[in-house]
Amino acid sequence: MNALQHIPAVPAEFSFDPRSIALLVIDMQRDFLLPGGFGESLGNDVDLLRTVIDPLAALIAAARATGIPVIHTREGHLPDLSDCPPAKLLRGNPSQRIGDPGAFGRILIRGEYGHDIIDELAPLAGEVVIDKPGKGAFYGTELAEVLERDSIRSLLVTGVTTEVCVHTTVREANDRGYECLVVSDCVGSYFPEFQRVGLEMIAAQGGIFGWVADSPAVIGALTSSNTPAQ
Ligand code: C5J
Repeated sequence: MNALQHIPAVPAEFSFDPRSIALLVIDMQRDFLLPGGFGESLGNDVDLLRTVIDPLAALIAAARATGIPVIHTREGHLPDLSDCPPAKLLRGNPSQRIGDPGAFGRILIRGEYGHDIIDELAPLAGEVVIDKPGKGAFYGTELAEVLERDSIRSLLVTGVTTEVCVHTTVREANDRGYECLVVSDCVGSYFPEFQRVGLEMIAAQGGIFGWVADSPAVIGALTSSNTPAQ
């Protein structure tokens, strides 16, 4: 009953087995998305990221309803910053750095209010939450083991930011043999130009890193699949 499902996408149709696909939700954290938080303190317009929330909530709901695993990630560091390379900590000249006190606790520190996922997209009990010290979700994490355990081969990739943690993760996944579809209205950037070009880069050259489709196309395919709710 679990035949391959197909999603209209660029550069070509994306085919997946509903038994071996997961939804990856990258870094939808308060520090990046809340007005007054770390992202805004860097001079960014968080409204550009917040456009992602509603379509992503609908996609997460569709994944849950069809029994597709939802895996969340959070970028952040241990309170003593021992997992934060100096090159990351000291780069640039921000008004606030990782580990500094911010509006929502110490910035990007595990356990702080701002480090956690926004209320609208809060993980359900039992969903995997990957804490990652880097931009990519594979580096320094258990993600590869989680995907192997659940026989996942395809990833629907969402979250923020398109050109940083989404791109890095898609590239890592691509090199590990996963087929990635990036959901265009469920990824966001503080920079409209990076959003546009970032998506184009994924699907360029015949899909050099993967596929791109919007959430209505993905939800349509998920809800027409026969995957039993788990
Ligand atoms: C950044 C991320 N932009 N999640 N993190 O530093 O993309």
